[in-house]
Amino acid sequence: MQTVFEAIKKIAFEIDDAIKNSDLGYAEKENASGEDQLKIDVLSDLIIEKEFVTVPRVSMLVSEEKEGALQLHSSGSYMVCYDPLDGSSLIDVNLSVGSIFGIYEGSLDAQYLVASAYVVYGPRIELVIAIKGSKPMLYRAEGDQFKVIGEISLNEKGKLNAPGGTQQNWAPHHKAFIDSLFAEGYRLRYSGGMVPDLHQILLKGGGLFSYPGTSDKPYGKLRQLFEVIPFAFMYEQAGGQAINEKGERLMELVPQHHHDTSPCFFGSNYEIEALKKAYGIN
Ligand code: P6P
Repeated sequence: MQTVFEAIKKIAFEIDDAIKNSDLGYAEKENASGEDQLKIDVLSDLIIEKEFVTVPRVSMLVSEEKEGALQLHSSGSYMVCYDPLDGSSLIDVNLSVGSIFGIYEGSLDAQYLVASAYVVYGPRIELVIAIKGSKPMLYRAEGDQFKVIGEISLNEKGKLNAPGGTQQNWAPHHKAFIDSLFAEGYRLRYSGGMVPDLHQILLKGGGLFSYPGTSDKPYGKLRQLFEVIPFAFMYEQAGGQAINEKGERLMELVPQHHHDTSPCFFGSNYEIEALKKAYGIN
């Protein structure tokens, strides 16, 4: 697995350089979810593909930017599902963005995820890696190396509230719940970039990130294989919870298609238990 993480570290520096120095215009095509692709999306995807081609342990790649899977090394045991540059449309307003990686072994069901990682391209490059049974570990780029900063743990209760989705399309019970957190004094922290928004809650001790099913997106917006499940793993390993609108663990998801989405709630225990109550989940 270490060779996979070493590849992700190289990818982080290459994509950070691309963000700072390449063309941010639109490519002439859409990704598999029907979203307009930026040239930087396509370039980031290529950077990742080229790096993992050099890792014999990687048998297959599934990218947000491509419809199908890419077979690599038949002798490999790890299937890597990734979002090469999540929130890339935020680059042109100079906000932080990220790359997300889910490392699966044997099957693409959530229970077969063995590790996850994400990179935040912000004022600094930061990398978080979680493996089964350990707390997520934070690394920070210093020069051309990543320095270990330390483990990440969520408090039982946090202070931050990151409510995703278009508010006018929220269900009434979701809106009442989100408003109740603000009435308790939670601080609004939402940039529209999943990676920095979830990273901030992890590093600031906790709170809630929610992207519910909405009237325009009843199955949510965030993709199971390379967004929802990797972060669900992170939040559970950090001592929090990650559930869907039925109160089911997102780590029990069984994606039917590579680009399936799911309503998702990630947070500290207090906030997730409060959400279950507001959603009538016992
Ligand atoms: P909304 C970015 O496009 C993204 O996929 C995630 O990074 C982010 O959490 C979400 O969409 C934001 O969606 O509908 O709240 O703008």
